[in-house]
Amino acid sequence: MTRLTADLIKDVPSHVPRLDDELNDKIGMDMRTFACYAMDVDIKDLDFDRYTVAIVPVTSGGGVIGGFSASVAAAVGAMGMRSFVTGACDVTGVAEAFSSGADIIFMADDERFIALNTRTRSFSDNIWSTAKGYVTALKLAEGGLEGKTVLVIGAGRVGTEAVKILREEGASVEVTDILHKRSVTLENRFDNVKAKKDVKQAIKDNRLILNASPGLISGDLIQNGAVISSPGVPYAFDAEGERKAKVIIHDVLSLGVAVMAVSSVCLSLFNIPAAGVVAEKLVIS
Ligand code: 2YC
Repeated sequence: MTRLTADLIKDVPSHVPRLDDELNDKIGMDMRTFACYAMDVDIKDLDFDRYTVAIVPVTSGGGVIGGFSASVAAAVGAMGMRSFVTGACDVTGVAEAFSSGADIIFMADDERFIALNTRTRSFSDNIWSTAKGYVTALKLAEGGLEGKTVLVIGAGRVGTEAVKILREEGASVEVTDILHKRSVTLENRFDNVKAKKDVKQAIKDNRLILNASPGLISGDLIQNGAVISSPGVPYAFDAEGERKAKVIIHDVLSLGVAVMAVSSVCLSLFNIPAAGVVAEKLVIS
C-alpha cells in the first residue's frame, strides 16, 4: 500500500463534504449508507452519533503525516460520529483517548492502520476495509459481480484481499502486477484466479477493473464503458480514461475509513490475516 504524504491528502478535509454527493451519483448511496451496506449492517441499527472516535497520531517509522489524523477525523465526523484528534501522540495519545471515553480509537503506523473498539476488543483493519469497500462499490456500480470476470491490478495487500472478496462475490478474477510472481502466487493459492503477465493487455481485455496499484493507467488502455473501482493512490487516470470509463470510483482515504468505522462497531473479532481470526457477526455494540 502506498504510504500517504501530506500532499496526497491535503484536500481530504475540504473534499469530504462533497463525497456524499459524488458517491450518490456513482453508486446511489451516501458514505454512511454505503459503509453499512458494505458491512451488511442495517443503518437503522447504528446510531452514529452515539460513538466517540479518537484519532491518535503515531510518530513511529516515517513519523506523523501532516493532515492524516485530521483527514481521518473529517471522514469519520462526516458519517455522524463524534471524532477528535488527541493532543498527544503514541502511548500518551492512546491514554488520552481512553480517559476521554472514546469508543473507537483510530491509529496507524507504517505497517497497520486500525480502528480499535475499546468496548468489544475488536478492531478493523484499513487493508481489508479498503478492499471490501472498493469491491462493494464495483458491485453496486456494475449491478452485481456473480459470474463476471474482474481484473485486479496490483497483487499487494489490498489487491490480495480484493481477490478473496471478489471470489466470495462469485466473480472470476484475473490479476496482473508488474511483479508477475506476485500474481502467480495468487493464481496458485486460489481457484478462479488467473495471473496475467502482460499488464497492458490485461487492462485492454477487461471491462471490470479493481485498481489496487500505485501506477498511472493510460486512457488508451481503457475500454469504452469500463467500470473501475480504484483505491490505488495516487489517482491513476487521465482525461481519456475518464471519458471512456462509465464510472471511476476513487478517493484517497475516506471510503476505506468509512468501512473501518462501521466494521469496528459491528464485528467482535476480525478476520485479521496476521492473526487468522475469523470475523464473527455481532449485534451492534
Ligand atoms: O500520522 C500518523 O499517525 C502516521 N503514523 C500515519 C502513517 C500511515 C501510513 N500508512 C499509509 O499511508 C497507508 C494508509 C492509507 C493505510 C495504509 N497505508
